[in-house]
Amino acid sequence: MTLKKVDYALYLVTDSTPAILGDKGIVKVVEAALEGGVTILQYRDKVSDTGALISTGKRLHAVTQKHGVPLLINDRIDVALAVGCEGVHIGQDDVDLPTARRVLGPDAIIGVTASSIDEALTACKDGANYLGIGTMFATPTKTNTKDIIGTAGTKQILAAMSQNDWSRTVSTVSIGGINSTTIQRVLYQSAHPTKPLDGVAIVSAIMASADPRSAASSLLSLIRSPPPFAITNPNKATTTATLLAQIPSIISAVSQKTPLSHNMTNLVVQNFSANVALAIGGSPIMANYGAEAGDLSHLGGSLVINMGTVTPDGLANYCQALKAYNLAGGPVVFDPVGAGATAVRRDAVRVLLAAGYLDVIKGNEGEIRTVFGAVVQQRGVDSGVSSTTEGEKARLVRDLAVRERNIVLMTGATDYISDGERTFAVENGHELLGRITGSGCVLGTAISLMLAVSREDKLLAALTGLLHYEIAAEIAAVREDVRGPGTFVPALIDELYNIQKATVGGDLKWLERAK
Ligand code: 3NM
Ligand code: MG
Repeated sequence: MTLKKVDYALYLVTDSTPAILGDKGIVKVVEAALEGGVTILQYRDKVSDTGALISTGKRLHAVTQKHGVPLLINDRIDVALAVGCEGVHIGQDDVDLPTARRVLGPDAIIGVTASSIDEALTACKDGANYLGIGTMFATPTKTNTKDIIGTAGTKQILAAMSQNDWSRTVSTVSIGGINSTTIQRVLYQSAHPTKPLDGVAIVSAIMASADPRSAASSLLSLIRSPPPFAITNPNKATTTATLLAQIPSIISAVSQKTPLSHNMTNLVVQNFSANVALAIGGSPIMANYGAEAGDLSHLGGSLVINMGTVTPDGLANYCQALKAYNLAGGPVVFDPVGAGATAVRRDAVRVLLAAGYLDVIKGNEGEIRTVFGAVVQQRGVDSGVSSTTEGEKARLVRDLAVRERNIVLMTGATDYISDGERTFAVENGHELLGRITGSGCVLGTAISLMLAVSREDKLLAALTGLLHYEIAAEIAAVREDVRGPGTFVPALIDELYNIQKATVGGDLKWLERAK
């Protein structure tokens, strides 16, 4: 059979265990999945005897040939030879790649599992056609995996492949826990600018489905369409002046559209957050029950996840809501409050980073450092993690934004904000913000409203929320009636409101204070 250029987009890996295949026939399931659009198949069967492997392999090969799709066998070169199929997939503990190549010849497709940069580069040098990079997310389908590397670890491997000139000769798929809710984020967040993933490998999301054909076809259409959170403006402003010039229109849009800010926030700041949302023209809802997020995510607003008083139930609720907003396409602001303080919070950060796409991560220096350190860092501890100088803070914020492919805002005397390409330092704000509770938390709410009306340039939206808030604080702090933190709080709410009113009325004097 002559094959077209191998298309790795939707790579189905079979499983014959009752937990996944149930009592369905493997050939029937595969046939349906191929009709749904699977582009390459791996027969992975850890239980059957050699004779059964060969006979099932032959039946599968007949089906894949009909569809012009390659069939690979997991682990077993002998079975691949007996079946006469297109290749094998080998793990790190299986036959070595040079041996497999010698036996199967130069035209065979040989893929190798890689969990680290070393494993990946070795397989590339040894002539792998593609790498199965994983484990993306923890998965019940294979529990003896080595490392959960997430999108961050995957991107590091892709970057190393690119730097070593393997971009065009060796293909890549990601594997582990990929399904319809994670697939777009995996492709989007893992992508290195010069080496995106070529596809995703999937077991249970197709093999365990009652309708493998439609499971495959909807996965394929998710692969082929950009995720809702990927909306980007090709003409993003790059200078301070051009960014500032767009801020009034965003503030005005909030007052016109009164977007929803759905806050899953801590007990301390709920009232304050709601008042801030109202003052800048938004519509707040405090809803910590994840089951409500399905409905709320369709109202055109955004979600704030603030883990200031996290509990096990709370974390499950955050994850449920995060998935709902990702699915509906609504923006999400994550505030990892006290992230480094306890093991529970560090773990919650890890869980949330794996659970969905976070458009904006906002926190103080310690929190941002913790978020940066919360996932596998393949090249050891990055310099950013021990940041002390201003330059290092800016670099940490940028590196995290690159890794997560989102917006990162680190608040402090100087704030740093980055989308990975543009990084700005902001000097606004007032010392009194550090003397009241929840001043950082409510900033998350302010930013969520700007994002709800302006997602074309998320950095601009976050910057708008930041400047609106910090300049309101500056104006409030020097008011005659403000004599300390207590009187500062209502004055801050007043000035948030006054800036919104002034901006809608065309008075932009306040914005001249931006620095
Ligand atoms: N290999 P599901 S994870 C076969 O990390 C396999 O190398 C993995 O199954 C690796 O799509 C995995 O059901 C199972 O999560 C993936
Ligand atoms: Mg193996």
